[in-house]
Amino acid sequence: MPRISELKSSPVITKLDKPIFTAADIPYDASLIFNAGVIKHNGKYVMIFRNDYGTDKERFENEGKHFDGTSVGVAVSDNGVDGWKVFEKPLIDSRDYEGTEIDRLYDPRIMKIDGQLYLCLAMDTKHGLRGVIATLSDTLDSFEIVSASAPDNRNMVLFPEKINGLYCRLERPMPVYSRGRDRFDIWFSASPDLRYWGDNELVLGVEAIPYANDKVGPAAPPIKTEKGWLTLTHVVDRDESRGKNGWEKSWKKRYTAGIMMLDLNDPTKVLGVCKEPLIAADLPYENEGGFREDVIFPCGMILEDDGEVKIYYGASDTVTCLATANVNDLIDLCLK
Ligand code: BMA
Repeated sequence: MPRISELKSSPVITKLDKPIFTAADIPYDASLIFNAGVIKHNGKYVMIFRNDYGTDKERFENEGKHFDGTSVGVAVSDNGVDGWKVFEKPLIDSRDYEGTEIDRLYDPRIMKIDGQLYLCLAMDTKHGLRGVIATLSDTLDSFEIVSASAPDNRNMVLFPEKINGLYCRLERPMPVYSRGRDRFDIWFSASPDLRYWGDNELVLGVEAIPYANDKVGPAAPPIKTEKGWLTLTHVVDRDESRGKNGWEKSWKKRYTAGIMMLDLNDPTKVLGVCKEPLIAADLPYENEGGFREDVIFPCGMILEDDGEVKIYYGASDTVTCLATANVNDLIDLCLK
């Protein structure tokens, strides 16, 4: 497999100089806080984050102590940057599913369509990995699953409005058998009711990204601009020569964030893809000491009235970070 050299973040990106959220901010059992969806709701910023808990670097490496479980938590802030108030209990905890078909739910994205909040989640089950869509209560403390895909599929995001009368989503199925190895792409499907899904179309194949050799998937829910749906992706390259890059004995993949533009009326149509990474792991807490180094995994993107775009991403599967950019710069990256 070709080796892909060092990757850097785009110059249009400004990163905060420290993570916005870490395990130390959580009032319950927490080890890794990452891959968080964020939305503006009732004048506040609502973050739904993933937390893998029950071990630490030393115990993992020396005692072989793995994680006890995964939870999904809620935090709220006035400005989307700091002052996050964390709900006392997680919204979802793998402990609650012990003895059932479900192992855990994780990697949350949050969306609002016609005033109703929704979550997209990955769900590990005893018979495969499923993509889940759920309603979330306005009070942010209860959820109900509306539909779950057949395995193996995950990384679903919903478009924030119906298009041509249908709910629309991006997703990343995992066709291992037919593609011979990891070679995963972004797909589209539509639904009249969020329950029955069809109109499946390939949106973007991994071969369209010069800095990928493994997979490309949806990241945050797309945002609407006058030029099209601005859509973040996660982009993965694999290098067999990589060894111990994190707590595990070996971690061979690298995750970066990419960006593309989809047609407003037909989101299966790609209007442009940026051929270089948007966000790469180039800060110490993104590529040193974390659970899996060199992982950038955005699940939230917010367009502010002044044109600032806030991008929330998990770094090294350990902390949650924020980067900003101007919306016009992001559009130019896709369409130039
Ligand atoms: C993917 C998902 C993400 C994770 C990434 C890197 O397969 O499990 O939650 O951030 O791997 O480990």
